[in-house]
Amino acid sequence: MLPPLRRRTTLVGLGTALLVGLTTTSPITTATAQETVFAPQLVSIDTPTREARQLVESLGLDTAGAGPGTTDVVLHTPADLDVLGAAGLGYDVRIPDLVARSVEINQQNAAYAAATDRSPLPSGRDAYRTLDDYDTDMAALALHHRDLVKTFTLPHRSLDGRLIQGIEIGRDVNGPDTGLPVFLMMGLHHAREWPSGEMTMEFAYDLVLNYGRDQRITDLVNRSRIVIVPVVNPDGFDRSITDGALLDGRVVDDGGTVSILGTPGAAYMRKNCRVADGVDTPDGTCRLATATTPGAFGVGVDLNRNYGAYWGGPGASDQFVNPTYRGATPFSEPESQNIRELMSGRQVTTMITNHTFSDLILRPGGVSPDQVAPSQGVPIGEAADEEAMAALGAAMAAQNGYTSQRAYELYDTTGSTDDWSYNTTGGFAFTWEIGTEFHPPFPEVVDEYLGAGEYAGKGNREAYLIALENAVDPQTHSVLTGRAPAGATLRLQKSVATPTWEGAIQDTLSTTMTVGANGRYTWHVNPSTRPVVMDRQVETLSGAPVQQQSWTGTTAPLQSTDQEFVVTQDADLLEVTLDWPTPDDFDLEVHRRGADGSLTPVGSSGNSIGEKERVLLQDVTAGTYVLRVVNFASVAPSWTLDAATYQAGTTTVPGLVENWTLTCERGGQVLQRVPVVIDRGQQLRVDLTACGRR
Ligand code: 0X9
Ligand code: ZN
Repeated sequence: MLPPLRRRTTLVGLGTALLVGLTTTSPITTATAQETVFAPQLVSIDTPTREARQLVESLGLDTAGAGPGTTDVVLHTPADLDVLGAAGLGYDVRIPDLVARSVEINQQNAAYAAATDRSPLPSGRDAYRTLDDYDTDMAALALHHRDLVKTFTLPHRSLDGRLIQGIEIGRDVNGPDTGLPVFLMMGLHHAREWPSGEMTMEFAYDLVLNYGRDQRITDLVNRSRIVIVPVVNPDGFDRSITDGALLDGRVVDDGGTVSILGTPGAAYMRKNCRVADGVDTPDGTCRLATATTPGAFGVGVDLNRNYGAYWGGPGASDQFVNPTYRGATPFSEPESQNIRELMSGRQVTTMITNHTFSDLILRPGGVSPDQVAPSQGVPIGEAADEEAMAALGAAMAAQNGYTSQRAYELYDTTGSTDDWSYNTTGGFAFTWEIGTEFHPPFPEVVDEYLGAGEYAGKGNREAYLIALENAVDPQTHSVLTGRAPAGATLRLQKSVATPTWEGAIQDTLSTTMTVGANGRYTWHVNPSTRPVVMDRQVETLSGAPVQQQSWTGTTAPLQSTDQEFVVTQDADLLEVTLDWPTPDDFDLEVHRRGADGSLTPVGSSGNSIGEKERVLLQDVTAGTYVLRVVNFASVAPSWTLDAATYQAGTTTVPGLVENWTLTCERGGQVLQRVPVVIDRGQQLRVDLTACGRR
């Protein structure tokens, strides 16, 4: 449970907080800490509108999750608090002292572990795994289930020099690839999100231990290959869990002064261990690098902004010292490049990348559909498979009570794992935001996995099984079948341009399978045309406004001026813009006037200094609207205000049809090559008989 919400805090002035009041069992903790230390805190900011969400994004704070109408951020330094204060947004303090909270969590974890012999989790574990525990567990699963589990090492070492491990689960897993659909699950892109790795490992244990015992799991494992990478970012995770475990509330007496051991260290680190772009710092130096910046905040690339699709666009930062730093180039980081190569070499029909927190199941797209990437010139539009992914998202969310939504409904992101994966490979992709805290007391991990309360017996476990069922369902992908020489290698290839925000990168997808002894093959693959190039439905506005009005006026600093705009007929969109000559700050509010004359706020725009203001409202009903111009800090009091209503329509932007190149190889020689166009849900027969002739 989270501590009770503090009373609403308003704006600036809190400065620093004393690190006192740490709960600990030691008798000397009544002593006041000698030094004044800022306690990192988790706050929940009011973001009722997209503008407000974008404003929070633009502040460069450490975004941590979101709920309906709120965005959570970690404040690492007094400067962060000042930035939030200056933005003028209301917020609640959810966890006033993350260090004290870590101490409390560690105490609860120790008590749970002491009282628990075997937890109800598939592995029976009663505490968070360390990095070593993950590797040991994966090796043990492979050792004890030789035909069912194999370990593999990802192609690139982490920046700090670590090997990154995964496991593959499937019947006869050491045999050749026989064309089964692949389900991929990942955890720990973000260092501090420990349960994301736990869920991933527990699902692996669940499948392995129940194989041959539980009919449903046995069938699913027989019909697929399951690829598990629990720790995508081992350097960051190791820093986070190592420092997190140190926060035990001990008191250090160093000869006269007593201070509480309460440096957050890297416990709330998010990114990887990149210290300087393009420079591979010596292995093993991550610890030093992360120690130089509060909360390890200033080090690293956000791996969930470093993937290729729309890289460099909104919702990611180009500033190194920013929590959502996107990296120097798409896939500049070995950790994201690993996942790119893994997915480019397999036919992953469904994937889940686990994160914490916010109780969300997110699906593509990452940016709102009306945005236009310069590389595209047309609005991004909704994902081509929105209907099917929404249905699967809802089916999963019904098991754990999470909210299923499109990722951009949380906030815009570019360069995320799901957007690249879906747009480039065509496999369904989901980002899960598990639970209500980055790394809560371990019993909550148990409850999230197995389900608790009304979700008891369901939980994430059941939702993951539903995702795996989707991965093996031919309706959700494509199937190639036919005759081919026994033992021949079939290869499916495509070299394509993946759009970044402003340009493109080249992706090569290349997968193989081996034809069985009966001379027939069945290959579960993704559709040949990538979602990113398909026909797209875009919402367009009727060229001319239905209604339009302009005003000019003057408003002195710290004053406001109201203008009335009467909307005479319901409209799909109301756009209000405010412009003024100087690069400083006006704000704009839109209110609706009720029958009794009262005003209800319906939209506002409080952009940063220098940006002009714009409010967009969808589905507006006829009535009187009050447009309020607020001179927040502008020296030039004159402005121009425009309001217009529009009707919307849907237009189809025509796309492309892409093909796979299917080749048949024997003895290392390509004997047949066939272009293949195949849609989702389609089964296509391609006999590769020429491949049998010499
Ligand atoms: O911001 C993120 O990377 C994710 N939240 S977290 O708190 N785990 O950092 C959300 C990403 C949402 N966007 C996409 N999945 N595309
Ligand atoms: Zn995350």
